Amino acid sequence: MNADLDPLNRFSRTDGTTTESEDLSLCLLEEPPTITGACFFADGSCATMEQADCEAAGGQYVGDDAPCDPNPCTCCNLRGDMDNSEVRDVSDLTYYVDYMFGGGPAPVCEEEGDVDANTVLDVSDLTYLVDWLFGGGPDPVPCP
Ligand SMILES: [Ca+2]
Ligand SMILES: [Ca+2]
Repeated sequence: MNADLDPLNRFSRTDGTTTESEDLSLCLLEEPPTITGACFFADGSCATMEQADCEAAGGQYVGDDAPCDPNPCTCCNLRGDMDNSEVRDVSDLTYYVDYMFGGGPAPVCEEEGDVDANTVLDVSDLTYLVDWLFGGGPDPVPCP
């Protein structure tokens, strides 16, 4: 084929050396790349899919190439870990007491402060934590 007549070859140099024209024609023939990301659903599940598919399925698209794990939508790792130290101990209790009654800072991750997972931070989370720490009560509810 005469390069001068090839519409895809308009970047050809007149000296006949290879140019980016070949790459260009390849691009025009290829499907656009599929971009996927983490898609979260109201039930807490996550799937990696295209944004349009995610939205069509009623999910919340986090972003291109966003991973499902770790979950970027939640900081929750360990409910009851008020100070986000990765362990639950009496210091979390004092942290929460200080928050509830002493004007102290809120739990670092609000979901982790919600020990009983009822979506409210209140004194019931405190009693749950006390019961777990000292009374042989049930474990804090696992994070979603
Ligand atoms: Ca802690
Ligand atoms: Ca709660």
